[in-house]
Amino acid sequence: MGNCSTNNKNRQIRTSHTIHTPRYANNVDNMCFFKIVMAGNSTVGKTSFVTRISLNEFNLQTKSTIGVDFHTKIVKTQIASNKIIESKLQIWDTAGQDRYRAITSSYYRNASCVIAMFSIVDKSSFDGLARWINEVKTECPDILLVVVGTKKDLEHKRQISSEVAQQYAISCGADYFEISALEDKGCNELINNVASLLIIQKRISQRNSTQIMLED
Ligand SMILES: Nc1nc2c(ncn2[C@@H]2O[C@H](COP(=O)(O)OP(=O)(O)O)[C@@H](O)[C@H]2O)c(=O)[nH]1
Ligand SMILES: [Mg+2]
Repeated sequence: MGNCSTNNKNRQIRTSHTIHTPRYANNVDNMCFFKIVMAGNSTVGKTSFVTRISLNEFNLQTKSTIGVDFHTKIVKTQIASNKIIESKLQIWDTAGQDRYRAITSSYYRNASCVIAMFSIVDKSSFDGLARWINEVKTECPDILLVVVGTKKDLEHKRQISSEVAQQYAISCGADYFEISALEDKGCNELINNVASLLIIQKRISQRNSTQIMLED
């Protein structure tokens, strides 16, 4: 499926049209909307992260299926001294399908970013990343990919060093972050960084499409 691709010239031209439309319903200037999807083996802490950033809660006994498809988080990003962009992030959790590897293409459809998680205390979850990332590269080749090591509070049980994880992320063209949903460390930084990266990506693609219009 190619819905995640931003390469389509016609689509870019249509997008660029909205640049000149003040306070449009899907305003590209002051309000952005992005779909973000979670990926990674079962029990790495995807649901705990989503719960932490959306409800500021943590539960040691999270259930594998929560029956909720997505949570919404509003993030404000300052892009100049007098300009703040508000992003509405729709964050999709696997709702238990990660256990059976039953993620369908519709899960990735129209996503702007994939957050691929592993647990720093579980080497098999790190090895499992390759499979998730291959799936992402097939479904959405141009998507923003971020690799995240979870459960940073369990440093004494660490199996994967930050350096190894960082190198792997770089080899996938991704940024690398570490978080602890339990201690609420790095979670907001992660989501704020993702919002900033998505805004930058969007503004570059808008600038390119404006250029295409001018050149046409
Ligand atoms: N120590 C620690 N445990 C965590 C952390 N995040 C999640 N967990 C635990 O890991 C288990 C699986 O978490 P969950 O969010 O359900 O993983 P998911 O299957 O990837 O959604 C649960 O028992 C959580 O309480 C964390 O930051 N630190
Ligand atoms: Mg879960």
